[in-house]
Amino acid sequence: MSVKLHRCSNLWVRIGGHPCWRVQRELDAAGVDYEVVKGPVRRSSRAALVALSGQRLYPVIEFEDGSVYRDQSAAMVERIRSGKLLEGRLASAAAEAGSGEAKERPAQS
Ligand SMILES: N[C@@H](CCC(=O)N[C@@H](CS)C(=O)NCC(=O)O)C(=O)O
Repeated sequence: MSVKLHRCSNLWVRIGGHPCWRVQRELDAAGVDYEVVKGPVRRSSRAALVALSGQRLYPVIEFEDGSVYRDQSAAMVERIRSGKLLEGRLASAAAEAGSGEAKERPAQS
């Protein structure tokens, strides 16, 4: 299952305190399949982000079912690290596919 990482366009900033980078780095470390969607730098140009997530800050994770996840980046890192990012979504994806196999599978295994 793939997700979209909506993030700022400062892709070159790779320092620990940078919210978008720390979340992207954690997705990499967890082996989560994701696509980067770069957003505009200026807050005033973030209508699409507001429509998607109801707020103006990055990063935001969009799941395949269209739902979104946004929290403080430190909390996002923790959720990814704990393997719970996709929790609930593997089971529903399996149910849709008619197999049910993923229900007992830990997220991101
Ligand atoms: N405390 C927030 C900060 C999020 C944040 O500042 N994100 C940056 C992008 S890395 C942003 O959207 N900055 C632009 C702005 O503040 O308008 C977090 O850790 O998630």
